[in-house]
Amino acid sequence: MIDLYTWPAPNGHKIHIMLEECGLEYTVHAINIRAGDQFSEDFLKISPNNRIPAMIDRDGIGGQEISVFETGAMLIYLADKTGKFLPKAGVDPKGRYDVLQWLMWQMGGVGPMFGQAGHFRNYARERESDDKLQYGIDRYTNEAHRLYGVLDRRLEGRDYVAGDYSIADMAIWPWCRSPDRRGIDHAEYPNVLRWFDAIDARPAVQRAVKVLLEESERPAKHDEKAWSIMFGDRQFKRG
Ligand SMILES: N[C@@H](CCC(=O)N[C@@H](CS)C(=O)NCC(=O)O)C(=O)O
Repeated sequence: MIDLYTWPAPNGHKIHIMLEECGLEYTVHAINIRAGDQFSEDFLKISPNNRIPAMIDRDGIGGQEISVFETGAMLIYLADKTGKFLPKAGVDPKGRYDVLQWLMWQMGGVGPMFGQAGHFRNYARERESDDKLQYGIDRYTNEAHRLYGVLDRRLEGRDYVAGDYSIADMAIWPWCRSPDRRGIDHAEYPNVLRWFDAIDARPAVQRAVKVLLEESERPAKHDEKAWSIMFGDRQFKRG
């Protein structure tokens, strides 16, 4: 059994999708990131970077309990555990590293850049004027467009990012939801749109995006406490 510590945000959804696609049993533990649960002592023991998601596999590979944080590592772990959605090095090394390079592209590029584009275009505007924010808005929106261009070219003539449907698609897809929040119109990226819709239609993906959905209904703006937790003093307190 897997204990999953998560919240319905793009990084959480990557793992919800993989667990649902693999048909693995898992227990969901809500880590409400607006309420500050990511800083609790117990959570920090398995996720020292104070970010969701993280998991403990009670029946880990090799028969030992194992805990994993960072979604790239978690996806590779679950693929190795199940033998699904990532070719094995001994069977198809080229295919494996094709998937892994696109997974790393997501981890190092799409996640951080789309996250910042979303932050400057939405949350930061709750507090600051556009005069002050314009450089950040432009920089990260441009970077989001650049990455969409890379993805659109990659998907030309392909159904999935790297070979068959894989953990690379599962990592990228949740970050392509709500494109308007990052200043993106999917109509400009027809290959991405086709790929996005095909994955969106998968029953496992539909189940995955509903994980904790009801608990996470949130007001349009952060109140003082939620702001401090997510972007303010609490986030940067040392020790
Ligand atoms: N690189 C990390 C990123 C995880 C991450 O940023 N998670 C966000 C939610 S999508 C989070 O926990 N935010 C809480 C916070 O900012 O305090 C991963 O892939 O696991």
